[in-house]
Amino acid sequence: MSLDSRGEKARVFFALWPDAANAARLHAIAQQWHRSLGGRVTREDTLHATLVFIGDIALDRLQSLLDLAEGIQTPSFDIDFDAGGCWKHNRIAYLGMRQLPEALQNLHFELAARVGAAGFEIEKRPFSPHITLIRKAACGNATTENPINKNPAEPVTWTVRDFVLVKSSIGANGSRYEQIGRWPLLEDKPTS
Ligand code: 2AM
Repeated sequence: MSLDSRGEKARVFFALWPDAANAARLHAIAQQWHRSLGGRVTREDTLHATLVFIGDIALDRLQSLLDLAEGIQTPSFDIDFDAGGCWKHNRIAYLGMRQLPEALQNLHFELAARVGAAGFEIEKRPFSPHITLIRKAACGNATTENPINKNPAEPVTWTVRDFVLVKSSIGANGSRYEQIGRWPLLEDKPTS
């Protein structure tokens, strides 16, 4: 696993990453919403849900994040992104979930506890898993006619079998995300 040692700091976070088919479905929803919400649609290859946000850290501390993720014993679980929304305060249109699966909550808490125990400052805001579909969205245009408010939204469902550590950097074309670690969850059911 190679880590960039040229810069001094990196912005990092643990995340769930959709497979290609689900990324395509999410992107299609984003494009549909974009017609009424405008803004900037998230690139298909960067769609994700943040599990634990860490933020800017010194590069020499990356290894401890890679180490602490080893040995997480959460079983794989199904996830339903079934609730659209648009936050006016940061103009993010997102797909979230009406029900937080217990396994996802456990995975978040386990990871956050390890991150905190390793001496990193962790995000104090309540865990609110979501996939950002559009930034700079005109949330005021999300009327009842808009698919964003259909309840339930067309769910995007997948079996979470792993999680990743992502390093982000700002480039000319927006954020660039690099997966620097991937860890499998425990398989307790046959693959579908
Ligand atoms: P967002 O999509 O809602 O902005 C990379 O920036 C990832 O980390 C994104 O998923 C982003 O969420 C999330 N993120 C950025 N700052 C954060 C913070 N302070 N707390 C939690 N998540 C954050």
